[in-house]
Amino acid sequence: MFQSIHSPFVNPTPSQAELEKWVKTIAEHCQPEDVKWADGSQEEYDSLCQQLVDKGTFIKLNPEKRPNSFACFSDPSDVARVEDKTFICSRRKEDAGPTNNWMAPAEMKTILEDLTKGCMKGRTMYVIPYSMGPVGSPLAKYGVEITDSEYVVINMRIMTRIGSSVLPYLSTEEYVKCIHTVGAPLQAGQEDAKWPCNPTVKYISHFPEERLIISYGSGYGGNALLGKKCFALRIASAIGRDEGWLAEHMLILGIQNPEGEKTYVAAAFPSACGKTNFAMMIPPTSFEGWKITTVGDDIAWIRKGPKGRLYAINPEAGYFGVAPGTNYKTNPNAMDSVKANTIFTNVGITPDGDVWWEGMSDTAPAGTIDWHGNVWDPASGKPCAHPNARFTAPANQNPVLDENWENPEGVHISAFIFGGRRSTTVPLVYQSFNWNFGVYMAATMGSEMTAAAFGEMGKVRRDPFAMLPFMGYHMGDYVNHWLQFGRNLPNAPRIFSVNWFRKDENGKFVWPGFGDNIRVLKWIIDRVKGRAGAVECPVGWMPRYEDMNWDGIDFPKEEFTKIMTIDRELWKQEMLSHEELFARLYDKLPKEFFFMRELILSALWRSPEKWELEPEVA
Ligand code: O2Y
Ligand code: MN
Repeated sequence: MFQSIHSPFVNPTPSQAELEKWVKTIAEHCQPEDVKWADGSQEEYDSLCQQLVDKGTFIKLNPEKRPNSFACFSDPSDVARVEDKTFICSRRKEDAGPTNNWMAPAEMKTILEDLTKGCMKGRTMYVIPYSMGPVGSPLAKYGVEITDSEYVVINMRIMTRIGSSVLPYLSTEEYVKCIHTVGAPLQAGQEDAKWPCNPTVKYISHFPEERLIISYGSGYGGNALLGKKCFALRIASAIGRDEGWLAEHMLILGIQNPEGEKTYVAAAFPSACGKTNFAMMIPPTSFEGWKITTVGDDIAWIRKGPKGRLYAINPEAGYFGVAPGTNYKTNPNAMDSVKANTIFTNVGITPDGDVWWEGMSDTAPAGTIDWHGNVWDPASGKPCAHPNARFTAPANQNPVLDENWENPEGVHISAFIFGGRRSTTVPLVYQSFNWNFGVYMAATMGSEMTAAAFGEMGKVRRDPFAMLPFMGYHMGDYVNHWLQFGRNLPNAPRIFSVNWFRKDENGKFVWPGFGDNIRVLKWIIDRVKGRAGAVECPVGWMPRYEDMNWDGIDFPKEEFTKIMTIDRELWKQEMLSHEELFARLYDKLPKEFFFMRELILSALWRSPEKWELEPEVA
């Protein structure tokens, strides 16, 4: 039975008293040994890390290599988000829509009430007050996460702003109630698992009308750090619909040219398409004087602000980035961000107490321990680090962190960029004709599935706005919300599509990507400022070869043509394949979409078999 509730409120206001009451109710139901309110201090963080070291969950890394950093291995059953166990429990099924798993709130609560009775036995229950966005910002929102996992408290301290500074806002502002349990109660005398979780039963459930999240059975990432995907995207998207703003799966970056002109853009890519790399990109040396700075790498909250412009904040305070593939070539700034004060989950551990993962370097030092805790045999055919291994690092360790990243008013967004992983069909870059065409393009965005995502490898999955796994309500209502949002917006951002992943006839990527993506970004910025050329193609506006900057790279016009050509047959198929998504959203599909599809299809019928930027004259 829990011993005490160390409430931080001395003279609680009515809403703080209500919060205390809620905490007490949850404690009585979950029956932890103790209840602790997280204050967010360094001492608290250090002591929780030490507790996990003592328990064998955390391995302290060599302080000479990675100061104040720890590694841990999760249970093999608990390594990623669980889309099939993620539910939107709106009162009406049609409010969750066809792209979400739905369960009636009462039904889900019955299941969870049963599962969570005594679920925290033998554990401490932590109460984490937290802010998504700079504390006190008019764009910030607040939450309280109850959890029985020290790992969650530690990671939430990196990923959000937690503790005492948030408490005053819990009496004046609405907050999202979040309950998380690993779902592994301890019997008296039973030794705890190093990674407690429920290997067979998991529920990640959202109650948008109640602004409530209940997560059962997983201790990993997006399932357990409830500020991230659960609040900042699923619940926040529903709040945004009600309040007239947008919660998006978007990075935010600043781009400064040599003249000192600074522009901010927000970009949506499906999971595992390189958002963190793009947000921290280093321009090639030929782009002297250009600078990319990071506001956020995963989530953007966007509102209308002065002069009919859009302003965005990054609601997070850290990065929960994929480790495999990250190295000093692909993302030097991420590598520098994880030099210290970082938690690594499911990476390899080298004999000298550092970390290693696939792609960090060519070979792992002999004797490296893999994510199962065994000495790794490179010949085994199995990876050393789990493909979804992660680092949790504070944003303020990013060498290219934007000076406005915590600006409470947000940053002015000049362009939206949408991009999937497409080996054919979609050109390197094009601009949508207008806001509505941009919404159509984003809503029908597709991406080829990689091993990390659900489904058949290589098959195109429609992922509207890269929000498919993160929508808190009906996808059709969301698309309408975007259309409505763009009406009467005098200074609407321009909307662009990009595709870094187009392959040639030999299956080789044509575009070099990484730092060279700034060439695309420069064209986008120049279009926004009205100083770059473009030609009209059936789907939008495209740069000609001469509209892009090719300083310092040998990228011949023929290569450019390869990744810019609109193949009429492939595009017709592409447009027709939108039908599948349309059928799913049928009763909520905006009428404009039918007209836009007709317009694009008729432009395609009229276009040559291969629409090229400079077709040969017969
Ligand atoms: O696998 C998880 O639990 C994390 S998923 C994630 C983490 C950081 C940023 N983005 C994602 C994603 O799936 O989009
Ligand atoms: Mn993401």
